[in-house]
Amino acid sequence: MTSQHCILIGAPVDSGKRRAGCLMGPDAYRTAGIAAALESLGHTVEDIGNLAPETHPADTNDGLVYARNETIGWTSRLAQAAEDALECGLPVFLGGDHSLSLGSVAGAANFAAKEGRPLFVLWLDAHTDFHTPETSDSGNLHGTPVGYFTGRRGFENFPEVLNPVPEENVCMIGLRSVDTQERLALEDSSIRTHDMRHIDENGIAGPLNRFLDQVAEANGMLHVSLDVDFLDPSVAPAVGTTVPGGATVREAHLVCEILHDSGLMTSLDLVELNPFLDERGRTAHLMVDLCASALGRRVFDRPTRSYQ
Ligand code: 4U7
Ligand code: MN
Ligand code: MN
Ligand code: MN
Repeated sequence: MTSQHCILIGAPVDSGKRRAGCLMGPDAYRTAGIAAALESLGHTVEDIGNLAPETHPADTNDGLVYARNETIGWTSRLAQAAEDALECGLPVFLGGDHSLSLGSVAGAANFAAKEGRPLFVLWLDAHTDFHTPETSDSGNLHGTPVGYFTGRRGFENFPEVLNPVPEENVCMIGLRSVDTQERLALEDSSIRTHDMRHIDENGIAGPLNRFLDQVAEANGMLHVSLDVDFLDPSVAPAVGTTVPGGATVREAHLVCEILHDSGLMTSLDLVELNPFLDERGRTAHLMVDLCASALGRRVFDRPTRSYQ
C-alpha cells in the first residue's frame, strides 16, 4: 500500500446556512480519532489546526444570501490552503459546512491547472448544490459550491474562478433532493447525476467505476466531496439537512474502498457534520471510518481493478 502524507485542514465554516453547529466539526473528527485512524494505515498525518476566514466586511442584510462576506473570506482562505497543501500531500478538509467547497475545489482546480492536469470532482451528496446566489430560495450558500466551481454566473464579489471545473468532469452520486432551478440548470449541463433510484436499480459500483476510468484515462486529479447527508439519516443523524432514503453504511464504504483501490483521489472534503445534532459521536465516527476506507482500511486484500 502506498503511504501518503495526509494534511488535516480544520475548516470550521458555519456561514453557509443559518443553523449553527458545523463549526464544531473539525474538533469532533479529532475527538473521533481521525489522525490515529490514518496513521494506523501507515500514512503520515499533519494537522495544521483550524483556519479562519480572511478579513472581510461585516455581513449586513444582503437581500439574496446569508453571510455572503464571511463566506467570501472563507473561500479565498480555503482556496489558498488547498493550493498550498496539494504541494506536499493529500489535503483532508475537516468541515465545516459545504460552502467550504467553494474554496477547496477552486484551489484544487488552480493547483491542477499549474500541473497541467484536469481536475475531476466526485460529489457524494443528497443534494446537487448547483445553485447560484440568484437561484437559491433559501439563500444558504452551502447549496451553491458546484455552481461556483463550474463557473456559473451570479457570484457577485466572490473571488473570480480562474480555472472552472468542466461540467463533464463532475459526477454526483446519492441525489434525492433537487430544487426546480437546479434541475433546470442541470438539464442544460453535462454534469453526471446519479440519483438514489439509479443506485437501487444498478448498485453504486458501476457509475463510480465508469467515472474513475474517465479520470484515469485523462491522467486527472480527483477531488472527493463527502456530505454527511449522502448517508441515510438513520445511520448519520448529525446533519441539518437530513433527507431519508440515503446511502447505507456498506454502500458508502464500498465507494470509499473503490476510491482507495483506484489510487486516484488527490483531495477530500468531509462536510456538513453538525456535532450538536449527533448521538454519542456516531456520525463523527462513521465519517472517520469512511475516510479510513478511502485511505486503505480493508478487511482482506483482493485483486484490484487496474486504473493506471
Ligand atoms: B448541502 C437546498 F432548498 N437545495 O438550496 C437549498 F433543499 O450542502 C438545500 O448539500 C441545500 O447540505 C443543501 O437550501 C446543501 C434546499
Ligand atoms: Mn465573521
Ligand atoms: Mn452538500
Ligand atoms: Mn447535502
